[in-house]
Amino acid sequence: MKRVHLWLVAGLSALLTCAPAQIIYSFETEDLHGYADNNAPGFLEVFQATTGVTHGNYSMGVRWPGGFRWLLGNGVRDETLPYLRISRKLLLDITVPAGREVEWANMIVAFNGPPGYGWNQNSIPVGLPRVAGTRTILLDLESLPLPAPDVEWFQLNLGINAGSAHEIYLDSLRLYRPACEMVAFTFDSDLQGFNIGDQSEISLEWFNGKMRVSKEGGFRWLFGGTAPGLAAMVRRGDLVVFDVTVVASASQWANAMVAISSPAGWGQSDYVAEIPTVVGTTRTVALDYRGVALPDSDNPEYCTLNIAFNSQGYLVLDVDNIRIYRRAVEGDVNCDGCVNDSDLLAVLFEFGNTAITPADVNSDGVVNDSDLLTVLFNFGSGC
Ligand SMILES: [Ca+2]
Ligand SMILES: [Ca+2]
Ligand SMILES: [Ca+2]
Repeated sequence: MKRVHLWLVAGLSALLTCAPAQIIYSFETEDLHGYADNNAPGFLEVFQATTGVTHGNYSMGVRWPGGFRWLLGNGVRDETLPYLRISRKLLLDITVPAGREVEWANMIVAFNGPPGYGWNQNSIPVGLPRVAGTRTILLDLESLPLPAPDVEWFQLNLGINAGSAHEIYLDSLRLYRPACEMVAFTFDSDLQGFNIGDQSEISLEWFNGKMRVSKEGGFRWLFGGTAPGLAAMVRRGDLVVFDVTVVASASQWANAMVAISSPAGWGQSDYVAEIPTVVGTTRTVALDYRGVALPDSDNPEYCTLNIAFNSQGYLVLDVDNIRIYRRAVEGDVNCDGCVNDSDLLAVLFEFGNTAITPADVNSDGVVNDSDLLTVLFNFGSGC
């Protein structure tokens, strides 16, 4: 079974593009899912582009002079709602072109909820990339209720905000997949190496299977988190993901960044994630660390995860379940990092299925020959 008929598909490689599964919006159609229809030059420019393409042939470019802008979706229910009913955690690739840089930028999401709820929007913005490069952001919308499946229309609106003129390219709005998580820190019995060094105005304690961070305003690092296999995980992933709950707060805003330390150096992320500050709120936060120097082997002398928290004022957070989100391997249906028999079987078992499923590798709405060929063509990769 290992040596499947690769010769069958050798000539078809040109037809296959990189395809993270379960894509909601790829911005391949000219109307850009409605986002392009409601803007005026100078106020907001929305256009189809070939910069920052992570799926298909096009992305959606957005340029604005800074400040807050709404991008209003087309309201076609079946383009979005069935996906959100599977998961209200979404990933979105954002590219900032070379030469662009802003001090801060973020995004909120709003959609229409059940009758009586009106519009729902996430009160905690998600950080947008501020410097050149492609980064993936996580939109955690789990706190927002959904309307019934037969609601007439469903509009997914994106609110963008930046400190000055900004330009971003969006592609591959897709479902976040728990199957792609590699578990690193669960704080079952201790802090797994995390410490505050000789800093003041921050303290750290193990609290009921979580890591409790108490800090005054300002920027502070947590150093030295280590877990078995951490180097191997960070070499195969591109996001550090964790759950954060606000225990106490006198802060209007807070954010976080990560650094990975190994013989390759101290690699600090350029992406900054926004952290909730409202007491009782729990959110899943993702920090893209692409561009960071990573260990060059799975077993380096040392490899530690370091997290920095910045807040306006006093803040107490419980952090738990730090995992690394696996980078997509083309044809890897079950997201275990290796394209093998299991992926082939997943496609075969679901052959003909038109539901939203990871077996629809190319995200065209049906599991068929094309998906099978993608798996076959990539057979053995990542293993
Ligand atoms: Ca696309
Ligand atoms: Ca697999
Ligand atoms: Ca397909």
